[in-house]
Amino acid sequence: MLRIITQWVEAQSELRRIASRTHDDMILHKEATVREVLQTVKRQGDKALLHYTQEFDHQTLTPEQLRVSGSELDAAYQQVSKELLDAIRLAAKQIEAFHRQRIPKSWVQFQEDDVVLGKRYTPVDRAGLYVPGGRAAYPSTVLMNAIPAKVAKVPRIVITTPPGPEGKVNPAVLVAAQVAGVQEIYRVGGAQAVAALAYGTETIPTVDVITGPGNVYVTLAKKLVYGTVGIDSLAGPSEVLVIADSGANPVYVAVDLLAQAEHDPMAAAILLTTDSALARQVVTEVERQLTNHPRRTLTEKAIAHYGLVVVVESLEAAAKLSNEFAPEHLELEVADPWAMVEKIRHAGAIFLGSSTPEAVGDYLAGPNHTLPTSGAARYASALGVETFLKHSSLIQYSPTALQKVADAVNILATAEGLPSHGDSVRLRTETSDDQGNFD
Ligand code: HSO
Ligand code: ZN
Repeated sequence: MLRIITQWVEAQSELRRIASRTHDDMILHKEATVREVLQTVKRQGDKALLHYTQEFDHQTLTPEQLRVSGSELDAAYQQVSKELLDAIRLAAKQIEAFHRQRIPKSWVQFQEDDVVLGKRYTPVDRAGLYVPGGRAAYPSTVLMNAIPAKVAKVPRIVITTPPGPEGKVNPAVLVAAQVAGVQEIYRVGGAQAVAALAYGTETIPTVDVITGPGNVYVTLAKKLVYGTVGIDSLAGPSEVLVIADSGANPVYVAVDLLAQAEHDPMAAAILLTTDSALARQVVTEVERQLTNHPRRTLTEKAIAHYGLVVVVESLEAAAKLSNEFAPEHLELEVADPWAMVEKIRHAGAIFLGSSTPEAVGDYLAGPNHTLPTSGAARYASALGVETFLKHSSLIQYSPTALQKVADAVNILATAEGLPSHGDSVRLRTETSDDQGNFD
């Protein structure tokens, strides 16, 4: 049952509780296990991968079976419907088009005295994408991770994903990978897959950056290997926060809350509304839509623990609470959503107006669905082409330009006690007369 609250202070503390729902569990109980998995894979390579795949995924594999074969990749196309293939292709096309617009450009700037400054963007050499198995084996997630890497022109992209029953990988995942242009797929999941991508094994190459969502073990593993490799972010369970005024349709609001809750028993679904009648209608409507919901048990858990309706005084108050929460997804079901956007400071993705359910963004609008969770939208953004790029600074000085800064560099170098720093400028700028000891 969705709870309605009307007290500001209670709303703030409830939202804080919801925002921090993953951390304690992650850090306290599982870190030792994950560290051991990482160390063992680092030391034993493939042997450890096979061992953990047996232990955690209950699948017995040979080293040769770690990589998904060409014939399995081909066969996957026969196992998905034509409609699904077409939908995957449409999504891929739109995601690619959106991400192409966001390729950061290298630049140089010519300044006085022939000084040239700039930035040059280059992709990482290798990227590793983690794709969860089981309930969360989403072809859309494959597209959202692989396409930005492709657009960034990463030369080698690999996917790891845990084996399901009979060692099989979800065919829709295999098809999405191929539509995105990725053929190198390894049948391994969990913290052991992250370890393999970070440290390399006989079969799996080391990569430079690991992206993609996963369960708490995967997320913790990514956190622990950060530094050895780059990562996209630490993805927690999904969240939606809906801001609705009295004109909002309670049926739409309810279904959008459930669309988030059905992801995970720890997903969060929050409504902030200025209308107490709408609040009650949404609560009733959520119950009604849950009656025959195929994922009812899981969804109800999410709604019971991390579902919340807050009646607020004004849209300004709603914006303030939303900014404190910094939601992954924010829906603005209000009369003038563009006016409301001005008030929003922190949100992973913002969905404007009543014809824009979050699901269009999850699948095919184009922007990435890998977004900051658990309040990370205060400082982080969606996964993108930049996740797979880094830039080198470019600096060129002319003799005249160097001459002009020589004294300042010398003074700084002396202050820092680094004489060769000063000399590196002095020896280039002093005339031979000044240098004295040149006969
Ligand atoms: N809402 C999820 C993404 C997703 N939804 C994948 C459906 N498939 C996290 O942003
Ligand atoms: Zn979703």
